[in-house]
Amino acid sequence: MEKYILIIGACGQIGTELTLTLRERYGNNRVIASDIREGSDSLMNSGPFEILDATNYDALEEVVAYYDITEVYLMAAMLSATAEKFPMRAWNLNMNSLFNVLNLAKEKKINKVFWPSSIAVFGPNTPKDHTPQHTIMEPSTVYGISKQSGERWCEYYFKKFNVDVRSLRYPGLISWKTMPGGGTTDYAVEIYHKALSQGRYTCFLKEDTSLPMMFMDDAIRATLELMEADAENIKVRSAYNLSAMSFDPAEMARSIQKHLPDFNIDYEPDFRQAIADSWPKSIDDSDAQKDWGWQPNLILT
Ligand code: AKB
Repeated sequence: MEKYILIIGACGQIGTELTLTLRERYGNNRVIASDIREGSDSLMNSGPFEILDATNYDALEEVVAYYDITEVYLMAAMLSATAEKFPMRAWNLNMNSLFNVLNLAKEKKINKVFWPSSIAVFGPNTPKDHTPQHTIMEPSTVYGISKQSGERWCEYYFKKFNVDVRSLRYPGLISWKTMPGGGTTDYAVEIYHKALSQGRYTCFLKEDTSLPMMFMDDAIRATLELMEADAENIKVRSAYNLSAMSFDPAEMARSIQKHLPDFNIDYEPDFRQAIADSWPKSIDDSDAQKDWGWQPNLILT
């Protein structure tokens, strides 16, 4: 059967690069981008685009039927920092969009689903270092609660209805094509832009706040490798731990100073510090390595 892919949330930080990579791999007209707003020129000009609110089941079903969609990547979400400001909006967006997509798969209108989870599923009682795949979770943020609930629902739909849903717990992602929005790890992207435009950056996290991070190329490769793996190798149907590196803002500043020696950083921690403090410092992704051969390529130098 031929593959037709729908990306929901295609204009966001991950969605943009995922769409462009999938278009290169499967052909522009087989990868339909959708979002509630238009995105970058490269995204808009390289293939089909639909304005779509993923919380609207009928609208989603119509797009899926129109393009004969076989796979959906649901990348739309409200991230950790914004979700603390708008808890109900975050819950409604993050959960209803997931239910809509899982229900389409349950009704056999699509064959396969990718849904991103996050290190935010972990909480203050989780072991901080080399956090295992299966451990205490107890997330303390709105976003983390929605991601943990989402994971439970994904596994439930797999076990109960045989829905082929696959997921990764992304760490903070560093990229340059599209800015992140509303996350706690966003500092690791903003810092590069401010270093170049102003030669300085005021960080909203403390200098020694170490968090799991990954470059976007690795995250996209992991996503495609997971989606292309044989179904029998996918043993975790909630979401896989995924890891590349961990660093804190001070280490990141030193890495930038190797290229821009005059770059300056100072620290004004805000409410996002508490979110970061509730998350792991490093992640054990040995299940992903064992089950579908995951290996990260790029680390911070
Ligand atoms: C965020 O900071 O909210 C996200 C995430 C780690 O899921 N980047």
